[in-house]
Amino acid sequence: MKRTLIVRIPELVGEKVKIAGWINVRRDHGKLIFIDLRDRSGVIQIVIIPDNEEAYQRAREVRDEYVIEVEGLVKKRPGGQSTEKLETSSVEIEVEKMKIISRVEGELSFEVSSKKLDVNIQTLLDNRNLSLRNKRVNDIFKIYSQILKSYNDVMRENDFLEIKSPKILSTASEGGANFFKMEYFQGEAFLAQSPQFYKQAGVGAFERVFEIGTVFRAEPHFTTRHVNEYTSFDAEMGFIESYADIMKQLTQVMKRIIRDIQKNCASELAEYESELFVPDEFPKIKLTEALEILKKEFGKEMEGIDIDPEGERLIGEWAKKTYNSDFIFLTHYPSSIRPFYTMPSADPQYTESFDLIFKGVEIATGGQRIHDYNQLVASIQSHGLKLDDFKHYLEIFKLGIPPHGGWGLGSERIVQKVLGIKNIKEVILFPRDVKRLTP
Ligand code: AMO
Repeated sequence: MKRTLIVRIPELVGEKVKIAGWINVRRDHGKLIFIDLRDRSGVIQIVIIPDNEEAYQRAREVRDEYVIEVEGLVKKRPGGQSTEKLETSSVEIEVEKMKIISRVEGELSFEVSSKKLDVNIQTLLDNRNLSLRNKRVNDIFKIYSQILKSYNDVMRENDFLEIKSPKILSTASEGGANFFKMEYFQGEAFLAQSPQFYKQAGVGAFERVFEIGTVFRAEPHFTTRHVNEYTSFDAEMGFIESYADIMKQLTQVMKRIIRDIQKNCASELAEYESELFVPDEFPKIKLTEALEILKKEFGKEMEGIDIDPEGERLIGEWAKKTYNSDFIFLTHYPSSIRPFYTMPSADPQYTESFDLIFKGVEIATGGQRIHDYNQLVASIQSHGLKLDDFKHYLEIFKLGIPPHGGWGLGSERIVQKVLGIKNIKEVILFPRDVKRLTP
């Protein structure tokens, strides 16, 4: 007999079926044994009666997370026995045969079937192979999978070519100090902080490119929104008129991602009580205006010329209150805090760049790039960098390159904010931080 997925069982009343999966929970009621069995499609109650001696002996042996295979009859459910409401609760399976496929060694650190795991983040991540099996945790990755697909779909529909760029580099692409240096045969190399140089090269060859790729940041701090390895959604497009074209394209992308998860992941969103406010156009203000708003509306004075995480949170609140929007663009960041490749504005103190804030957290950075060779050389020098380190990058701009720009979008931060999850590490399968290289 072929295995049937649990989700299909309610249509098969009166038929014999074979199902297989993990034991969510076993309940013994008098002489009867009830098991909630889980596969990738759902959970169903199965019943084992003592008359069926062989199956009954096996059922008495099994514990949570054992993998079993059963054959039995699908029956309308008398109701009442299950502690939890299951989607398949109209039916149950009366077991005729049971096979134990895989056992659990030792004790489990927590009960996987709990509706909400009541464990701290350390335990959650130390026991990742187990915590990922919890329905609520599992849901996060269903949403993430949809986001990966939506980004890919919407970029292709807009004529962007998907690329994969190298992650072992000769130079740190974003500058700063947060890069990992590694031994590379006789010399040294850097792990890519972003695909910046290669997506710009992509414009020269293909006009429009996008990448979904792993990037590495040597962030020495523990925050709720930084990890040392993350998946960046990048894009770069040629023949733009200004950075506004980039914001327009990114707005379309975000609207599409949110629409797709609302359409295809409604039950997961409901589980997290996610509420999303997505206007047709996202509000846009200059960073300097944002700093003014922080002062006027919240009595918050920023020390420097940049906004801090608390400031972003408050601007997020302000955007919600003022525009009923979870999104807001902050534009024209000062040149001194933007990388050397960023296009300066008419007033060269500022840049043609932006951050996108979603529910009070920066999820993307983008803007127009310098495409003139001589201007780029001057910018590298004025940022105190060595021309020699950028020899190969500079080649791109000797070969004819149109005005262009793009963005880097932190994919994990999208999921984190959509579901209102406190720590970014909870939305990453096996996260990496300063102290965590395992599991
Ligand atoms: P930036 O360095 O701002 O820009 O990064 C872009 C986006 O990546 C996400 N992000 C992170 N997510 C998790 N952990 C981290 N440590 C982390 N660091 C950054 C954020 C951020 O907005 N090359 C430019 C982009 C461009 O201009 O195209 C860049 O990398 O969501």
